[in-house]
Amino acid sequence: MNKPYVFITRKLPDEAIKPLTTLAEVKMWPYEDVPVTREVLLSEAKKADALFTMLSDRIDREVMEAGESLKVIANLAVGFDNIDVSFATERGIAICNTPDVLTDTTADLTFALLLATARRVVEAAEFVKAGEWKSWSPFLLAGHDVHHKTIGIVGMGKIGQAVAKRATGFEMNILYHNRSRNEEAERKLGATYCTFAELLEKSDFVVCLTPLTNETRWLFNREAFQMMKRSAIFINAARGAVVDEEALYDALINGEIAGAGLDVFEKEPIDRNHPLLALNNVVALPHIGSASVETRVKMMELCCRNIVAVLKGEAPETLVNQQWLEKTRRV
Ligand code: 8YV
Repeated sequence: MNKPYVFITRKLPDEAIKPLTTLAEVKMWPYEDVPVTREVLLSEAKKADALFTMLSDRIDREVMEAGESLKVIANLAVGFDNIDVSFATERGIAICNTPDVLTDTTADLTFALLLATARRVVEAAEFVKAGEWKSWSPFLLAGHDVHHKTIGIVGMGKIGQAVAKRATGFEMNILYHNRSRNEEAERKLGATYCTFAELLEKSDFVVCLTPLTNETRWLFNREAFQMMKRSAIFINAARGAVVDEEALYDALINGEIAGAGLDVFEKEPIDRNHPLLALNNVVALPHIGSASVETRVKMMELCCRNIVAVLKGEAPETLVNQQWLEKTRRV
């Protein structure tokens, strides 16, 4: 019998995908830093039993219709807004993501971004390297305190909770807004549930960690920024499209908020001439929330295990579309 065929849309280390190569014929797009072309994605999907995809790949109807023998798509991310999940469920394709393994790493980066923005770490480091440090002055690159301030977390999922946990170390007052109350976060972390409006009005740091859905697209609009304190710092480590970037830019230049730390953008990679990048009170990162070597390897290994499970007729560890399991009756 022929081995199943797996296509991986980026070049990944051979070691990390070893579990796949014993079971399947594996082909990888040859570049680590260039996204797979649409043409190649479609022609590979035609032959594939499994696709191992990245957040930058648009996995829509066309791809899935091309993939007549496609059984599983494993996305190297906890988010799956790049995939038409309901169509996958209709077609009987399992969609898998990488939750849990990236929670702490993403929370670390979110907190690093918050600290960097509040304490002007990037500006200060550039200042020293540019040879501009000529003398001491009392307010030289003075930022704002983080400890004992109020953090408002929008999206109290696993990453939100991990950020809240870090905030307790800084003795912060923790507010959160979520689709539903998170009693564990309230009990264990002392977090207080607020409406979205209340959170915006009361927080010194507004931290966006909500997934991108039809409901959260442009959740942070002009009105939302106007409700924040003028001293507030906005942090986004979720998805760029949760924010109206033009409204954010206006809020920053009009002094409606004090700064922003952004790991994600509506269009990635962001254009170097994007107006947000010209602002001193913006810290911009290239979507590196989960990018530690240890975590990226764990994410890759989890994707491999999920693909192997489905190809063997077993249930994957981290399935997005639970209906797939019911449909295929694999338990
Ligand atoms: C991506 C992320 O995996 O997991 C997510 O949803 O946003 C990241 O961890 C990563 O940046 C690849 O694009």
